[in-house]
Formats: sequence, structure tokens, C-alpha cells
Amino acid sequence: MLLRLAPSLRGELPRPRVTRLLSLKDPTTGALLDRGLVTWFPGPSSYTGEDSAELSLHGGSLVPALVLDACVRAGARMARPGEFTQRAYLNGKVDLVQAEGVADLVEAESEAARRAALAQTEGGLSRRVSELREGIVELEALLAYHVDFPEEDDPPVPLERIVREAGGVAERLEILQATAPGGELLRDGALTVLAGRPNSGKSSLFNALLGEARAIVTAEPGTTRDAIEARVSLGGYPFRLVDTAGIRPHEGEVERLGIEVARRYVARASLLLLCLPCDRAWGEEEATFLSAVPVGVPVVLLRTMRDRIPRGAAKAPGPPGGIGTHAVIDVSVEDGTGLREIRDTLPGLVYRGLVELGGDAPVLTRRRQRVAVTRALEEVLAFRNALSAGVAAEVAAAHLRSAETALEELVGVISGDEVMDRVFADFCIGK
Ligand SMILES: Nc1nc2c(ncn2[C@@H]2O[C@H](COP(=O)(O)OP(=O)(O)OP(=O)(O)O)[C@@H](O)[C@H]2O)c(=O)[nH]1
Ligand SMILES: [Mg+2]
Repeated sequence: MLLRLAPSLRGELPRPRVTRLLSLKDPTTGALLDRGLVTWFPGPSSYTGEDSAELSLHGGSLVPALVLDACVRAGARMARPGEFTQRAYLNGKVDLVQAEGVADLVEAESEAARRAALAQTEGGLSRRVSELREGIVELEALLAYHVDFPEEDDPPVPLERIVREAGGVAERLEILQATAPGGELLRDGALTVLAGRPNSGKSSLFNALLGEARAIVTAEPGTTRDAIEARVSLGGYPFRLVDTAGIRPHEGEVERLGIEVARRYVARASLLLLCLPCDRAWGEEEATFLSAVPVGVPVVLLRTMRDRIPRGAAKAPGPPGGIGTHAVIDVSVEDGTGLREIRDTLPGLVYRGLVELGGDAPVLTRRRQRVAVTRALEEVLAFRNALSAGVAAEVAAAHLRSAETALEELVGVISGDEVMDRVFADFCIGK
């Protein structure tokens, strides 16, 4: 196909992996379509492992469309979403987890998501999974050794040792499993809701954190009627920030609906930013929002409009004792007070485990991965319990084989078409 598109090659493929400037011509009419850079990658030294060529064109929308059309007429067809990476997987270039990392890398919108995805494409998670699998294989070996010498008073591998080592493997699986909640949020962003009474400065703060005037701000209470959502990276971690309607007792129909939306957001939030102006005391509105927050969701109390009270002056009273907020930050969008502290504080509240682990530690970023690791963990624990309870070693060993299967399916050593289709279905075209 490349030869038909670039007649100046005279039927001879370019040198592998060396860029050539070539005229690309319509295979039917011979008309010049573009002059571009062409690189030829003969298999297996290519992304997919198969022969492939890459064309760098002048860009825009018409030129690439014309050249693509010419490619199709010369015998090519358009790739399905994820087809390049799927072929790379089928040709053994990457495993399933690395392939998922490629999709995440393309979609990454924050530094933390990018780092985790890159580490995953580079095989970081795959290596961890393979170490865990080896740990399980080792348990099987120990067990076989133990079973081979049943009659001896002093077997070469005492049962207690196998039980202990199974506990060690389970612990390592648990550490990996614990990265899942944060890892899954890395892909979607943590739903972070700005809530508070009308005119508490929610929309102003929303705009300040976004760095653009997205929500309308007025001195009129009840300005925001609907929820506005935006993706933003704070301290390198992804957040879905939501500005909501302020809550108050005597509201009109539209505002009431907006408040209802706000309540629903609060119920799904990963983090609540409760706004209360520095010159206003804690009241019923704040207590109402707090009561709608699900257990375990961190709440940050933002004392807004810090510039409105003189430096050193006391703020109006905050929440009475006993109301748990995870942090209190004084902010002002007028002079920028507290914005830095918000960026620095929020990641640690939502991405707790991940922030502590640091950038390159293996992280589970998808439900599929979490389910597999959880299954492996449960099987290893079942094995340990069975062994301690005196169940015959051969019977207990079945749990180890199931644990192994779960990890093998995870990286795709064995995988059904269904799993594979699901993994590649949410890729974008061209990857
Ligand atoms: N001085 C000062 N004024 C602020 C600050 N933040 C917000 N304001 C003002 O307070 C008023 C209300 O701000 P908004 O951001 O619209 O408040 P809101 O909570 O979104 O209000 P509703 O959408 O009505 O619930 C506006 O006049 C803002 O300009 C601040 O840090 N300092
Ligand atoms: Mg508002």
C-alpha cells in the first residue's frame, strides 16, 4: 500500500526506521496529495509487532482525510478503537495490563494519572502481579514437598511455615488491593463538591481554582441555580469540581431544584468543600450539608472572604465541638489567601494511600484489576484457613490454583475473548 501511495519509492520499501520525505500521490489519478515524512517499521520491531508505516502529514482536517482516503483505496482499512494495541497484545508485545495503561496514558489529565499510566505501560504493575504469582507458585511447591513426606515426624516443610508464608503473600496482595480506590479515582477524578449557604463564595472559589471565569458570580444570593462541573488538576491529582446552588430556607422553585441537585451531588461526593464566610457564624445551613455527607467522606471547611475581616481579627464562630472536619482553611479570592493550601491539602485527603506511596508504585486503576486481585487474595486466605483447619493439603491446594488463575487472567496470560473485547472497547481510535 505504501508503495502505491509513494511511487517515487519505485517499488522498494524505505530503510527500516529511517524517516524519508516523500511525495504522497493519489493511487488512482496520480495527483499529488501532500509531501510528508514516512517511516517504515518492518515487524517484529514495530508497535504492533507487524509490518507498519507511519506518515507525518501537514495536518489540519482536509489533508489527513484525503491521504487516509487514498490509503483505503490502495487497500488499507480504518482501524477499530484500540486495534493497534490489541494487535500488540496478540503478538505478545504487551500484556493486558500494559495495554490498559496505554489507554489511560492517552486520557490522562493530571500528572499523577499520567505517571501511574506510564508506569503501567512500562510493566510496573505487570511485574508486581508476576511476583505475587510466583509467591503463590512457591506455596504450591512447599505444599507438594510437605505432602511428599507425610509419614515423617519431622516433615521437611512444617505446615506452620506454609501457613505463615501464605499470610505473607496475602499481605502483599492486600497492599496492592489497597491502591484500588485511589487508583480508580485517578482515571475519573475525585468528585469534589463546593457547598454552602448562598453568597458564601462558592462560585468565586470554583473560578479561582479553575483559573477561569466559568461560573457566574454576583452579590445576589441564589446566583447559581444548577450544578456546574469541571475537571481540574490540583497538586497534580485529578478532581471533578462541582459548584452548586446555595441552600436557604425560603427559596423559589428553580432554586429549590438546584438545591436538590446539590444535595444529590453531596451524597455522591468523594470530598466536600463546605464554604462559610469568615464573618458569618456556623448555622443550620452548614449543619444540614454536613448531615448529607456519607460516612467516611472527608470534609474541608473553607472560611471564605478572609479579606473582609481585618488581619488578626477573630473569625465568626465555626462549628461547635464534635463536628468532624478534616481541615479548616481560610481563603480569599480577592488576595489569593489559602488557594495554595487548598491545592496542597486536597490530594492527601482523597488520594491518601497513593500520595504516600509516591509516583511510580504499581497502582490498580480499573475495576477489572481490583476484582482479579481481590479474588486472588480471597483464595490465598481460604487456602491458609483451610490448611490451619486441618483440611487435606491436596484439597486446600485448589485455592492456590484459583488464585493463580485470577492473576494470570489479570495480565492476560490466559484470557477469554470477552475480557479482551472489554479491555479494548474503550480505547480511542488510532491507538
Ligand atoms: N471580598 C471578597 N468578596 C468575595 C470573595 N469571594 C466571593 N466574594 C463576593 O461574594 C459574592 C458572592 O460570591 P459567589 O461566588 O457568587 O457566591 P456563591 O456561594 O456562589 O453564591 P450563590 O451561587 O448565590 O449560592 C460576590 O459578590 C463575590 O464577588 C472574597 O474572597 N472576598
Ligand atoms: Mg454561586
